[in-house]
Amino acid sequence: MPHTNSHDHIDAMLHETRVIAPSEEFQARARVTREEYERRYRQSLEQPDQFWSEVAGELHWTKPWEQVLDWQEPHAQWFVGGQTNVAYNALDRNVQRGLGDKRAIVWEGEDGEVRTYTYAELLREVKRAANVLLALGVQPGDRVTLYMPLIPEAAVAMLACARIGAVHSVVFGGFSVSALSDRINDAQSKVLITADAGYRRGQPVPLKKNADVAAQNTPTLEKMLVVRRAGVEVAWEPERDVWWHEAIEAASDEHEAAPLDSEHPLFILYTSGSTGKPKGVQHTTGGYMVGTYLTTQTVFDLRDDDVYWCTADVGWITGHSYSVYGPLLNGATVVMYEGAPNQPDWGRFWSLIEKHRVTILYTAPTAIRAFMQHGDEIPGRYDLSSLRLLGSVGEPINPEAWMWYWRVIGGERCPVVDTWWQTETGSIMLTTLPGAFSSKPGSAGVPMYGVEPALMTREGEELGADDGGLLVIKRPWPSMLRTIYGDDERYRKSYWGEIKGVYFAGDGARRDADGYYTIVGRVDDVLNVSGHRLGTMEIESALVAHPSVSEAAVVGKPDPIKGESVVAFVLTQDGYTVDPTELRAHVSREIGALARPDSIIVSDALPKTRSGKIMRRFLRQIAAGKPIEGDTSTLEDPSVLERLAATPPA
Ligand code: 6R9
Repeated sequence: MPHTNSHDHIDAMLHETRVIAPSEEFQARARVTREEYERRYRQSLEQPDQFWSEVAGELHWTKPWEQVLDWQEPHAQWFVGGQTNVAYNALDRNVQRGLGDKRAIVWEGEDGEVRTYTYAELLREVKRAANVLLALGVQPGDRVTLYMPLIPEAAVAMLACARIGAVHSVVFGGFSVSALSDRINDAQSKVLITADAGYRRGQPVPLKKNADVAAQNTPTLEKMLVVRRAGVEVAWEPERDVWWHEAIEAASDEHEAAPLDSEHPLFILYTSGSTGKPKGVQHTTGGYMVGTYLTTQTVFDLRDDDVYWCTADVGWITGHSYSVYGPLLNGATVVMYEGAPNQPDWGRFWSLIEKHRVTILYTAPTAIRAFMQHGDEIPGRYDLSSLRLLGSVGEPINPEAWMWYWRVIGGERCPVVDTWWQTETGSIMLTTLPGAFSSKPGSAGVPMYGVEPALMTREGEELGADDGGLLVIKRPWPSMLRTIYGDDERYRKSYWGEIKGVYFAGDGARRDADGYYTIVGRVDDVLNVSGHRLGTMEIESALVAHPSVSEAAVVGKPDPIKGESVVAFVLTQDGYTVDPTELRAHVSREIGALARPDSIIVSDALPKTRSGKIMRRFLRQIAAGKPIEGDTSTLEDPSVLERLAATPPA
């Protein structure tokens, strides 16, 4: 198996010359041809008002917008003055178009249970849930936190919030108690929607129990709505807790979607930045709706009979935009799977595809690499002939994994679309529209409509083709974040203030002669572990919160499956000894298992400059087991490096 580290991956990407064209058959039926892309892309930049009006006009608005874009850098308003409702567009509108009996969600639990909702059924359920939230006192603009397994009720809860104008904040079910209470407090949520437990690798994950502990520390929280998923015993506070199924049963299924201002907040989603605590990325109604609607239909070449499966959990932006909003806005049949990819074995994804006749699969490189490690034989046991398109998201995909995905899963028949975007961008920014473009394994591709990317230096100097630089976007787009919830200053500084006048994405990239962008990775202190964003500072704060640690520095180390793994260098507090097992458990408790350091190196010093700045560059080299390169003369004590390199990780 050709496993190399990420630096070799980057090298391989830069020297990758394969070009894979879509089949003639695919091209002949594709929604978007190359000519069509060129024409519309040009229109989207030259006549943006007309372009975006045409797209938005395909959706339902209770009041038309007066102005397409009002741009007061760094604040954008899209479809100004317009009123609409995202849930109405995803459900009522599709039922009215005659899709009432079409399957909206086909859900499979980890235990094999299958539940299906048609558009009409989903609408009824969402109307009931909207009435439940209203009865709990939720008002437009109020925040509702979701801490749920990947079950249909998660989508129902999100859409119910959208329907009444409440702002959802989904917290991934793998996050810890303290991560949950921090997010509830930052958002000042009034209601928490959770479940008794979810399933992960056959084990119930005690969500309600975690929520109960988190709620000891969340003064704004009034009510907890609890879905019964696993049937496990839970503690109950009758004043506060409400069973979802009881409330839903009692609720009316009549509800008119609230007409909401285009800029009414739709959701907050917390993500890691390079400094401090996670930031609540805020998206709004009209622009996000239009962005996810357009990209889902074009990037995934969506057709009426597709069975579309995005494997992302709703705890991440991909789960928001491409498991829920984008596909439902397009009236697609969405597959949802609750559990782990290797439960009961590494054939689970392929068995789901065979069983539900999935036509479009959208997943992450880390999953592809894990499947690849287990060989071609397992997918070979299943009938994957229903597939016609594959997508990748979350981190750079190394060409080997790309080729494996294309060959073994796609049978050399399905185009692979690599899609670059972020929590902040809301929808896909760079890709190769299938049918319109050939793919180059490892390269994300070209800009989507309305996206004007460039490569720049930190000083804002624009770079030409083949130069590596910082990836920026030169103009606002409808689905971009509007602010960081409660911290507009951080928004100003992080995105449009870092390099003057442009959106700074935090990624490094290159562009080739055909205009394809290849993402090299983050250029800030953000790690990407199995496609999940983690701030090094966040993990460091968790480590130093343990009594045995006086100081900590966290870096990423190239990992063949996860992309990056977490390496922690820690200094021991006088009078204590560091117990690596306990420290890992501590980080799990503070943030979640996904942030647990893979290696811990206990030391007596860190490489610091005379001014006290930790030189992470050297720590990254040590973590990767590489020789020290670069100027060490600014270090207060260069001998620290040798001592660290000689310390075996725990
Ligand atoms: C959608 C999502 C964003 C960061 C982004 C970049 C990395 C995402 C990528 C990719 C290379 C791709 N990233 N997609 N890198 N190729 N196709 O993942 O959002 O969780 O906010 O992460 O992920 O580094 O800046 P988010």
